[in-house]
Amino acid sequence: MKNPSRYLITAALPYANGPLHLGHIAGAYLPADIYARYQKLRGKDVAFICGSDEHGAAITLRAKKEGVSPQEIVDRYHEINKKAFSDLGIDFSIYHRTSSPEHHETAQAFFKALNEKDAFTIKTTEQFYDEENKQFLADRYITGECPKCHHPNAYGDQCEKCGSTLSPTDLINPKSVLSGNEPVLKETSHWFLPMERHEKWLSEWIQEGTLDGKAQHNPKEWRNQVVGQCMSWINGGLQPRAMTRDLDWGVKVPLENAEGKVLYVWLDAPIGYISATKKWAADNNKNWEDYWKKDDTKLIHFIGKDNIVFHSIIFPILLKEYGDFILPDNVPANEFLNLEGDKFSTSRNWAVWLHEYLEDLPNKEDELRFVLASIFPESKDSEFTWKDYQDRVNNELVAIFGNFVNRVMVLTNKYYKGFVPMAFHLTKEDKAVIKEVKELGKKLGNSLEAYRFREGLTHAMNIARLGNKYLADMEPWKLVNDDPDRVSTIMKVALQITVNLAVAFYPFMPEKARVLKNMLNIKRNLTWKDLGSFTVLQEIERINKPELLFNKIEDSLITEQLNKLEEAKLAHKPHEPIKDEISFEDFTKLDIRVGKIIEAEKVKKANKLLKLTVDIGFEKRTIVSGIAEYYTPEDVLGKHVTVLLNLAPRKIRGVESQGMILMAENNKGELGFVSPIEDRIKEGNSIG
Ligand code: B3M
Ligand code: ZN
Repeated sequence: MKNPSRYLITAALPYANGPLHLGHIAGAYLPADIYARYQKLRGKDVAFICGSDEHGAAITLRAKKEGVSPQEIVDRYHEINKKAFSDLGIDFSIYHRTSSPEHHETAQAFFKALNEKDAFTIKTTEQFYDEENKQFLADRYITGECPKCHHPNAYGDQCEKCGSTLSPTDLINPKSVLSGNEPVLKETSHWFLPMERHEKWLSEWIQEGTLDGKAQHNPKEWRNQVVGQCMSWINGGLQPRAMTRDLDWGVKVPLENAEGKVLYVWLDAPIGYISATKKWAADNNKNWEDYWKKDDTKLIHFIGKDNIVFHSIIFPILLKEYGDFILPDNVPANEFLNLEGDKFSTSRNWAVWLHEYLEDLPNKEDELRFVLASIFPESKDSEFTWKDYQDRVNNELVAIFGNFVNRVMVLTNKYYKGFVPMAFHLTKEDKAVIKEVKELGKKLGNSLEAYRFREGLTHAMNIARLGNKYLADMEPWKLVNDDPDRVSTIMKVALQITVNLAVAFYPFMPEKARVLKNMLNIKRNLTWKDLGSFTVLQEIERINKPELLFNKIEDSLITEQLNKLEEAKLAHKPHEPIKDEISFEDFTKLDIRVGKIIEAEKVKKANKLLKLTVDIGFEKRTIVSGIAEYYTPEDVLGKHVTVLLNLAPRKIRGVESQGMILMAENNKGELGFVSPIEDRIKEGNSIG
């Protein structure tokens, strides 16, 4: 398929059970948006499809945790995520929802059609059941000990500690999330997709790019990790997979004898792409079938790596079984983005949330798009750090791109009052620069075609670098008086490069590209053909007043964001497990009294120890305390402290310690005295 007439671009439907973080954005949505914008700029017919995935245990568990209905959860996060996407400039043709009636209808019809084509087998198996709640338990509703790493809270489908894929019956001591009871096994029937029937054509299609001997896509364009993951599944032997569930939240199975059953969320969600396309087509006077069923449509699924098999194995099986549907041309799945040395984690709040970024750093959405695109985890996991964010904005956007554009604008205003100069006599050097810009534009296009967005961004940035170098080499400011013709040509070439930047960066930074286009006073829409062209200037008479495209990111902003993460880390720090229970009798054995530190000195050759003399009223005790890292002798002198008096004396570094000063740690691990706050019990009173 060399020259498709239309593009159907999908981005994974995010679960509407929480907000989006930068890992999601770098994984699927931004690459998809860059690609879609690029194809639209080329004048292609593009449907860019996304929406909320509103079914499955991800939603019902969240609802249960908050004590609200699943509908309330999905209504809330659908709006939050839709807005955050739009604020980031992710320009979906439609952002649909799988709880919509249109989707339920489409998904049911799809299931029914497959059922009539005998695409499923019905099997009775034993599944975990919560007797107290009278409910079968989805995999995520069962927790227990991981059989591999012995993590005590593994889920029925996966251990989040060691990453193993599990089945609920693998868990040691399984428990129902609903009641906390041990679930029992009970028989139930489900519709299974016999995936083993499809191994042969799938492996040909994935490895050779052919279907029934006909070429479909170029397998070399598929990423290694995608082919690798699929082939390891297929080579391990595909297993029948249940396509229905015993649940009350989801798309009802549209058959008799299927009371209480819904479609498996991974069956219904990808059909969400189809129902969204239908809705969009109906609203925009298009025919949805052109996008899903015509050979000259290119279908691309943008996803994160945890969704690979669903988009490259399971959904293709469903589409092929249904018949008439095209299969994806590519599934350019990204690896994971990490954050400041750790995995993104919703439960530990270790994340930069998109909606918070947009609030904390207003009007900096394109800076974020730029930084994320520079570090897309295209072939391996990559990492977002705030320092790197600051460096990339300051050293590339401000110092290279912004600086070049600003110089061109300022000089044009200074020399020509903003009018585009007339004289244009190109020298060899000018021609070489123009040629290089053209070549970079071509390379950029090739990179984007091949889903190599990082590489593409480097080419785009090199255009700005080239512009800077050109100005620095030509030094028009030295020629103003002696050779106005030459200056005019140089400025014209520089202005042309600026126009080219507005095109090259449009997919990556659409808002900045728009501002730049306005500064240049370009009235018409730019197209991809304008990249490398040096004629757009003929259409411009006079440029507008320049404004700064980018501002430096100050240290204080980075510190603020790092502090925010630090707080999240402290709030979720694993606490020391509480020690075994003791009896009241045990407690009364402790003789605790208040005393006053009257002497304090460091213990020689010991960094951690202070030797203290404590006056407890009727006698004085020598106590060696391991607090020297936190307190100097001066800090503690005169302090009222609580002392455990009847601790057996022990020799520490040659000094006999006759008791213990009571200290305790807070949640942040900071050590402090347990000391009386009321004056009336200061000296000589027992509090034990
Ligand atoms: N909601 C999983 C995820 O967000 C799932 C994607 C569905 S795409 C059809 O990772
Ligand atoms: Zn494990």
